[in-house]
Amino acid sequence: MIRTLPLLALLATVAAGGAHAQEPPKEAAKAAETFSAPIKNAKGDTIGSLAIRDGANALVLRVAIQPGGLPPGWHGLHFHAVGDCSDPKFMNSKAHVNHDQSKHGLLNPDGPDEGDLPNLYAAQDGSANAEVWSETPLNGEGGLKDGDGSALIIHANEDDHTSQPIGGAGDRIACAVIK
Ligand SMILES: [Cu+2]
Ligand SMILES: [Zn+2]
Repeated sequence: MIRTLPLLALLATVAAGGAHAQEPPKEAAKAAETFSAPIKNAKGDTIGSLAIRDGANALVLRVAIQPGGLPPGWHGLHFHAVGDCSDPKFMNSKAHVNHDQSKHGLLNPDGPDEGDLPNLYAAQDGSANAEVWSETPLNGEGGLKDGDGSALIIHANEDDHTSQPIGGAGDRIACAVIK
């Protein structure tokens, strides 16, 4: 809900300025911010890529994993709080992005936290392609590219979207630095 605040501030500004307020050029306001990074496994090998486009009201991310990159099946996918993939268990990336003490889980009545994303499905050959969206912004207040960055983490198991702290998703098996 953090990302609605700038919009409210903008509306307040426009209302205060009345008819004299200068509207920002539409093209500039709509330009999506982009970010891309390699996704690496525990050995430090690149197994795929992360591509983010962040628009005015939503962030859209694409995950592309090459054949052999992941064990087949469902895998939890989250934004973790620190942009550090340097240890093999990816614990340096800390817990989920969560600025307001929400509970974990897209299906949790007291959730979700800002790191929660749908599961990723890897095919029999270990490849995966997905496009998902999030309300968590790339830049600005509560953004992924804050002082210590963030990480996209892929887990060994699927996220049940309800239980604490990470939906039973298990080990962290792949990581991308967002900084
Ligand atoms: Cu996670
Ligand atoms: Zn979570």
